[in-house]
Amino acid sequence: MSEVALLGNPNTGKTSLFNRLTRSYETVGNWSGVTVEKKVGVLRGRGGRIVDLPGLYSLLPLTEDEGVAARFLMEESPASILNIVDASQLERNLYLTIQLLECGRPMLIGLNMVDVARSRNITVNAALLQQELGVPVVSIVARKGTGCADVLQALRGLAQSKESSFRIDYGPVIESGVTRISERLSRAIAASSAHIRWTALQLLEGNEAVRSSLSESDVLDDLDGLIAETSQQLRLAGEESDVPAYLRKIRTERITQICAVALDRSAQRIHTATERIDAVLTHRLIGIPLFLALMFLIFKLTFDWLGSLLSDQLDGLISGTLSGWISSALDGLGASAFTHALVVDGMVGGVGGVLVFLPQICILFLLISFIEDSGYMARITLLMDRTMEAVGLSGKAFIPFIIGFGCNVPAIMAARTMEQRKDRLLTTLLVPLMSCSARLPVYALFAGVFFASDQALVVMGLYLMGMVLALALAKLFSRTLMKSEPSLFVVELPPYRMPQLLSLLRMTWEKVKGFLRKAGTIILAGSVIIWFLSNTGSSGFGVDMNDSFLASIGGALSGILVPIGFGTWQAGAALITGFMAKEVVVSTMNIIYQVPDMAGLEHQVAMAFTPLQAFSFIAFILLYIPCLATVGVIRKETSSWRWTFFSMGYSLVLAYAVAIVIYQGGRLIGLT
Ligand SMILES: Nc1nc2c(ncn2[C@@H]2O[C@H](COP(=O)(O)OP(=O)(O)OP(=O)(O)O)[C@@H](O)[C@H]2O)c(=O)[nH]1
Ligand SMILES: [Mg+2]
Repeated sequence: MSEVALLGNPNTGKTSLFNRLTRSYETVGNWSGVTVEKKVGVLRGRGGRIVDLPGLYSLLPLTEDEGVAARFLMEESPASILNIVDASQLERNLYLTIQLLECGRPMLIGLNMVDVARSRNITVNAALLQQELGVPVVSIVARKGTGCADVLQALRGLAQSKESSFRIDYGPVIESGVTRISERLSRAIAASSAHIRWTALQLLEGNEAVRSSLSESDVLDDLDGLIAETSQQLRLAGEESDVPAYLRKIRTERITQICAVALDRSAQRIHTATERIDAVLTHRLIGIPLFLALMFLIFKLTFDWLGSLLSDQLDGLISGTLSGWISSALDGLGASAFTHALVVDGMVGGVGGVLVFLPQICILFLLISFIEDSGYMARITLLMDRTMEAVGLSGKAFIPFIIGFGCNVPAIMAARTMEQRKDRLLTTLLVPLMSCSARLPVYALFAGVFFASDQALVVMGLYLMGMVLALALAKLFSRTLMKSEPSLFVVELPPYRMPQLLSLLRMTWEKVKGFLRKAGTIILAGSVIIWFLSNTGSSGFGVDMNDSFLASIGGALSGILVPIGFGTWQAGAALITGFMAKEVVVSTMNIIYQVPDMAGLEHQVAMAFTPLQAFSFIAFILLYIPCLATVGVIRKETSSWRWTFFSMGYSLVLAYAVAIVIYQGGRLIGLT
């Protein structure tokens, strides 16, 4: 099947178009670096496959995610290219377009964001652009779906079409160098003449990815000689810049010519709305307080105003109606007492106990999606840059941190967008300190019982604690464990966009779906295991829970938990099982305390903990160990067991230290 590669600058709407063309729902967001992995989809109407890729500014990859796109182009040789170009930033987007054209594949240009361009009085003449570039250009508004049918239509004939006639003349010195390099190359690799010319140009420009793709043949030595020769001749010809800079200069000149023909910016309006909003939101003094206020508002909505209200209703539905219905259905089927207990106490108790917090999770996800899609995300990194820089991190690390509030797994993958290995590693190690939504049920339960009047404040305190500790540890780790590399910080500030309700709801649903899937798999499995362990002991099934295996497992831990305030086997067991997924902490408590509903659980929890112990417990849950899925992705992204174990180890030590300070410190000043 023919394969189309979606390539273009970051944040130009590639994924938006991909979703339209394939009926997928991959994440889109208004900042650069949303997509960090390749995603394959099937074109609507039997058209072959299309691959969505991370954005890139040029074919010389700077970051891990750009590398994914550049390598895909070189190694997997897609049959054709769909290049997305942002019409409101044509000049800058064309730089990549030119390199893609030189690559000599059949190519289609999707001229996206024409609505944005129009609103700013920027006119791009698609027909003239098509003439200049020699490949078809289709105007689209990917977000609304306008023009997507034309893209599908144009893609159909594309793979068979001849390659573009586009060609830049780089002047006699470079051209003769390219000819000689091409001759040598064509003896070593089999490729079309356009592709050979492109390879020669990329080598002259110093593209490491192209170089390493040739490392297996023995041409590199010869080529290096030719490259050095060309560079010397360019100098002799009186050119001041080196070869890569010279190539860039020629390309930029060509872009200027193209734009003189196809682009009209004479009536352009500068983006005043965005600038006016930014004057406030990214203000040096009030920017950060505004961000904190927004966070507080989010927690107020999630916990105090809406979430708990809805979650009480849902609890009534699950533990009352649904549970009763399942119970009588089981009775009707003549199920044994064993099955009855397994289903009602184990499964419904364990999974239902977590599901009641669905409303809080939905609201939080909706609000995070709003931040992602509005353009505010990039501003937060700008605001935090100085603080981040001070602790040895790149400002860009704040994006993974915020994504981490939803789930740590995609957050760690988002670290790929950072240029320096040190920044990526530090971010990967610290993201687990960001309080993800899986920890939310635990907070909601405990804050509801012990800190009912200031839930939002307590929960926000926990989130901030995670962030402050992450910054402190960044300082510590970057001083002690890592070679110092100066961080690069280049952030694109996209224009603000009013998120569309439908796409917000869809983004939220995608995240909620992940949570529901988890409830149906790992939380369900965990609940069944916990139920068995809590009912089985050395003398067999049906023992008193205090003699169960679960009690022995949890009890083994309780000794070391005494100094931090919760030295019970129940707490120990909840912590161990919570490693599977943090929600399982709540499932475990539901099963252990054998409660009929949330009110029952709240009562039991109120008996088992004092407020000080409860706070120590939730702080411990926030910090203690990344969940199984997060550990998996840390291993994958760092390719190192050492760093993976380090991240588990340091978080355990940190959690213990913080909990001791809270509990013992609290007791010293007379709290209970
Ligand atoms: N106004 C307008 N907005 C668009 C259009 N296409 C996409 N967007 C918005 O632009 C932002 C970026 O869209 P994405 O599809 O995530 O862009 P991308 O190219 O995949 O970005 P990366 O994965 O970061 O490279 C989102 O906020 C979209 O809603 C369009 O045609 N018009
Ligand atoms: Mg994308």
